[in-house]
Amino acid sequence: MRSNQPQTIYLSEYQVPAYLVDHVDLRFELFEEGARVHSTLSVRRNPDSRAASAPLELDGDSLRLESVALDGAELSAADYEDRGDQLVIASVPEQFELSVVTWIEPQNNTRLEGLYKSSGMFCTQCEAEGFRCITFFPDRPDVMARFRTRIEADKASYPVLLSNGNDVDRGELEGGRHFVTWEDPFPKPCYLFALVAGDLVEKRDTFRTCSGRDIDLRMYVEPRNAEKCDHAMDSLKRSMSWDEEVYGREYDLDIFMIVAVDDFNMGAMENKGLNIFNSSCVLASQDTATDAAFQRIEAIVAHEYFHNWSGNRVTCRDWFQLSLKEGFTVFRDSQFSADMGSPTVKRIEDVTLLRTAQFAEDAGPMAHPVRPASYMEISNFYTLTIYEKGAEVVRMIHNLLGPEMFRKGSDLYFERHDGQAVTTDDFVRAMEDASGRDLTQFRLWYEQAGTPVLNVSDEFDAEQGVYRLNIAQHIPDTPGQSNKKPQHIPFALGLLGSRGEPLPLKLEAGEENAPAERVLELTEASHTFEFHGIGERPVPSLLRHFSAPVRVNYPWSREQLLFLMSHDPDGFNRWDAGQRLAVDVIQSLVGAPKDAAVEPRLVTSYRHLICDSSLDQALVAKMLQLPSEAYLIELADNADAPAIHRARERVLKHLAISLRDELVACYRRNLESGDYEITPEAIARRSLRNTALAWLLVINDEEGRELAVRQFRSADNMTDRMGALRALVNSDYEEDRNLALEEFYQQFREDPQVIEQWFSVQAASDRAGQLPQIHALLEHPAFDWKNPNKVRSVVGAFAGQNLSAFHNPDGSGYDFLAEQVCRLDDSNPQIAARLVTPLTRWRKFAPEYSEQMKAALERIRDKDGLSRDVYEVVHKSLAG
Ligand code: B3K
Ligand code: ZN
Repeated sequence: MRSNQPQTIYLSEYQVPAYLVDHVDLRFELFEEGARVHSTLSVRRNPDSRAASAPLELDGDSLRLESVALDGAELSAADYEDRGDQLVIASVPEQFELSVVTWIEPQNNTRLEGLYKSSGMFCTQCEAEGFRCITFFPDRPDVMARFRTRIEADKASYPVLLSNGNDVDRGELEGGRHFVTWEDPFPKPCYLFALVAGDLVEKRDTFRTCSGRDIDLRMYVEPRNAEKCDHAMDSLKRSMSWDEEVYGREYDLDIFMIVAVDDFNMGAMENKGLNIFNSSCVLASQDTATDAAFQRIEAIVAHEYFHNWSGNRVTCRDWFQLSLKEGFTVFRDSQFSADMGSPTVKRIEDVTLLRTAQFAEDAGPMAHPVRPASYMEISNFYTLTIYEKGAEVVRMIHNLLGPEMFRKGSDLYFERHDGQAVTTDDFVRAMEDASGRDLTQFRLWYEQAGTPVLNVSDEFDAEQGVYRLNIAQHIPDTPGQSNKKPQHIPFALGLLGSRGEPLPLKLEAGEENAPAERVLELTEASHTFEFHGIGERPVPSLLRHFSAPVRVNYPWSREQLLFLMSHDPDGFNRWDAGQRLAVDVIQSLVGAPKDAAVEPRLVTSYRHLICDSSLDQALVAKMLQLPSEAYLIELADNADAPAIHRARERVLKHLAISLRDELVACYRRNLESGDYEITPEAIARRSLRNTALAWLLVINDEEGRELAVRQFRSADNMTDRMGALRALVNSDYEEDRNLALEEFYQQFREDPQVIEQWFSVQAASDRAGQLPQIHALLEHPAFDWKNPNKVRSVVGAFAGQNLSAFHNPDGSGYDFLAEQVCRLDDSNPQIAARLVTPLTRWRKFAPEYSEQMKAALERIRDKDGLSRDVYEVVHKSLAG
């Protein structure tokens, strides 16, 4: 059993491994009642370790040890110590072979770490520390070994047997069993080990690499999903050629495999040559997946594929370095998605996630640097900070160096560290060495937690024709860190004249050919920049393209925001101005009297967006989305979620009533003609018509209702079907809502990925997702506590998206979440710890909410046998 007495692990205590493993020979005997794992390790003392006569310590978790042999001689119980979480052999030679046999029970593994069963197939998840649930091993990423894996199983039930690398042998065994042996020529840490055994269909394709090698591409899915592989396969091929073109990275094995698994704790896993995916992140068809799902799948397939270089060939020295592979790989996949679609829209999506969720994390009790200094449970550190902020940090390096130097830097990094386990500092050093830039101060982005705040003020000196911009930076305190040093912040900006013209940015009087956009580098606590030759007070367009993950405070007037919305040459900032305006309008209505007026200019500007079809429609589709409740809460102090919800609804209804005819016209204008396509234009059309529908139903518009029902029935794709369903579910047309939900269920009841969407559209809705209805969903025959996707689609969607219901002033939403977290803590602590997140934000809310949230956290804290995962999150949230 794993210990529930959590210990804190510190980066400062890192030591190189005392022993290295050169080779691992594994034999799995898979049975219905368990699995026997035979492991033979070729071990030698690490010449770099100073611990000369250290005992050999191997990690283990939930293993039944059957035997241990050293260089072929069976050890007796006196020769080793089985501590449960470690196997310790006090004295070993310089170099030796260790053979260990363990028995495990994949069929009872509900944590979904190590080897487990999902829908009748065996599969693995080893990152971060799951390999120790399979056999005893130095389970740390800086121990890299070559693996040879033989899998034996019943042939009829498990015709497909997969592991990393190339299949080098296969054959029949007695009793209807068979075996396949796999060999992976690349040394890898054990977290990249994978095994799959099941009755799966194989989809094949090929890819010719830049050096002319033909790679066998294979997808393995359950037979019912055979028709849902094309999009992932195409995405894979696009990723492979993109990585060759943009990063010069060629695939290295002869086979690349993807497997879809229904029960999976996260999205996907980059195991060497054998990526394993959550079914919902890889399977798609026009009929079952929304546009958002198609895009997510493309991004995740790319992400896992890109890990082959950024993560697998060059891996992390220790788990504090997680962002080395995750931040860099998210940056890579986001560049890829930008290249495949609309770069501005992709940037808007990334920034929305960052500002809504990562900023909240960075301001909360679990705030940690991109390279944390300590953790209790590493699974809790697969965070938005490590992933998204880590990607922003790499993006800033890219912007500071420019694309060419950045490429030189990444080439140097891959070349210098191929086959090694390294640190974020090694990454930055490669960038420095290739470019000649000094990134000393920049490294603080990896060390200091918290979102920097930039307070910007300005003055215009009409006489001198000088515009002065003062920018002061400040980094808020976070748990364990205060008095932070100023960071190196690239700050892109432009200035607009009164007709919307971009002004040349002359940092010195008389400067010729000054650019209209500059990236200022902030390094001090405060700077003043002077722009010369300015004839009238300009409108500043600040932090263009979101050039750094910071908050910018500048007192834009509503007039100025409207101006930027239509004139800023930077599409991202046009969108951002619209968001700032909408935020301002909604905030001014929180708690205001019912008859308080809604800013009429907001209506005018939205009318312009809806009606002017010469605008970039993909951008318009984004600009029409009002800021989410979660973002509004993130921006608030003493948040009152139901009041924020009501204010946002008021604005939405006011817009919909005022623009009713324009919305109907927009809907009709954007009706599909021709075949279903997944291009940015087609996606924008669907998004616009579904937004129009949603708005019309918010005001109970009869024509809107008819359009929604018709669209729901006649849709030839899931985006439209789901768009209509969501609009009906969020409307007051209760009968239509129930009818649509029932029809939808009957049509898709055999498809778990669609049923997950069906659950979450209800759980996230303030109409269909009040607590009694949530309880009913949990009782539904399609709900399954063992399936993380189902848990996320009901419990996660309720607490994370249905904010007015979750923050019911009577505290029932909090009690509910606490109860579900306690229930899941026993079976799947990783998922339980994730679900706690909304409660950890308790300090953000007004006292009538925060006290009850805190009480709910305390109830979780007091649960018997709390897992290390939940313990860490709850204790850190309550501390201080
Ligand atoms: N590296 C995995 C995440 C593993 C999470 C372990 N708890 C997927 C990814 O980021 O690509
Ligand atoms: Zn990743």
